[in-house]
Amino acid sequence: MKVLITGGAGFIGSHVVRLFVNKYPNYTIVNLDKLTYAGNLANLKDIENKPNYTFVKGDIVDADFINKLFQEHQFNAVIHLAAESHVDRSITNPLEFVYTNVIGTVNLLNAAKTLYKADPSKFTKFYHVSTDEVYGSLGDTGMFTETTAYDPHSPYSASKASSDHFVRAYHDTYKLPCVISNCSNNYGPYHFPEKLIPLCINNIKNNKPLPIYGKGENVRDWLFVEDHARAIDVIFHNAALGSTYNIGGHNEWTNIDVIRLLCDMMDDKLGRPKGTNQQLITFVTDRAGHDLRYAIDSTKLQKDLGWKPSLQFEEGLSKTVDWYLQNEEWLTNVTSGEYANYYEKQYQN
Ligand code: NAD
Ligand code: TDX
Repeated sequence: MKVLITGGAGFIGSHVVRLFVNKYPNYTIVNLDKLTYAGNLANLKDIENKPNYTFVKGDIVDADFINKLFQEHQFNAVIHLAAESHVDRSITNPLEFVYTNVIGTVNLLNAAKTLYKADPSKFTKFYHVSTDEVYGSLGDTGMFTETTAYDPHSPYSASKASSDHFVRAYHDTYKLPCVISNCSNNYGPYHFPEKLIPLCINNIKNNKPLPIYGKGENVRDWLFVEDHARAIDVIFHNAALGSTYNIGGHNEWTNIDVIRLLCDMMDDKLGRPKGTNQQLITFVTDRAGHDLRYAIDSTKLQKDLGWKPSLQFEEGLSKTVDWYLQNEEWLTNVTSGEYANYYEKQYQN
């Protein structure tokens, strides 16, 4: 089994690559990644020399390159995670999200279709990793199920929704063997520090303001990234072709409560008097089109395939903070260069 994993040098992709390389020594795992600001081979140092692992640097937007890669490797399956993933960047530069998330996905579907048509017994699965943001925003009650109508609001979620539609269209039109999952907000090691939790961990460490959009009342459903990787493993191996699974933590928090918990936890870990870090909380202008609440109903995944989250939020958050405090060099490296310039522009004025 030769599996192409796209976006494997990013946050979630690196956990998926690690899990597959270690758990399935008889699979060949090819990690294709453009290494944008969000992709970092340091995320995979521990497995880079494993005999069943290969890295290829490349852009999914380049159709010729993708077609050649598929012909050369004759992949049996694809797990597609490569994407532009940050909502705020999508508001600044929507086209980048159309190129990578929509056109990049269609390029992969076309290359997979060619292999599938050549020999349907050899190309067995195109697994598209997507987000709960395609479902839009909830009010105070209710949860997203697999049948909730799509209602994306940000350029990011619109691009992911579009890619999901193309995957379903290729399944229905060309019989390409496809599976989709839509997951809630992940957190954990290797999370790029432009996203809420790692940004605030880094800022608390450096005594910098913690920018909370609006009143901090928006709700997210947080899942530890290794639990997402386990769900991807279970779905990849067991889901019926053409099916969709929602993945979530049943773990809803307002942003302000997450950050207060993080501040208190890091007071303890950094030996600061209780209440010190909460003084860094700064309410800033709200994100445009900011979705109020996400909550995932993952009953189908739990019932059909027996998956459930393994960690309580406090435990996962504590592990995450410890990882960031122990990996200063990683944090320094990824917050220099292009990211530092972006950060200056977004938050420092
Ligand atoms: P990330 O931004 O950390 O990583 C994305 C990876 O894709 C990076 O390694 C980057 O270099 C690579 N990439 C970007 N453009 C590329 C291109 N044109 N060609 C090849 N590689 C390219 O993202 P993430 O948070 O790990 O998310 C991974 C996937 O999971 C995405 O599809 C995202 O939509 C989805 N998702 C994320 C979350 C979350 O909470 N982070 C939740 C649900 C779903
Ligand atoms: O500085 C901040 N201040 C703030 O209040 C940032 C970066 C975020 N926020 C808020 C916005 C959201 O309500 O925190 C919440 C979480 O924000 P992000 O970390 O940017 O994540 P979100 O927009 O919810 O999207 C994430 O989850 C779904 C991922 O980035 C997506 O890739 C995934 O699909």
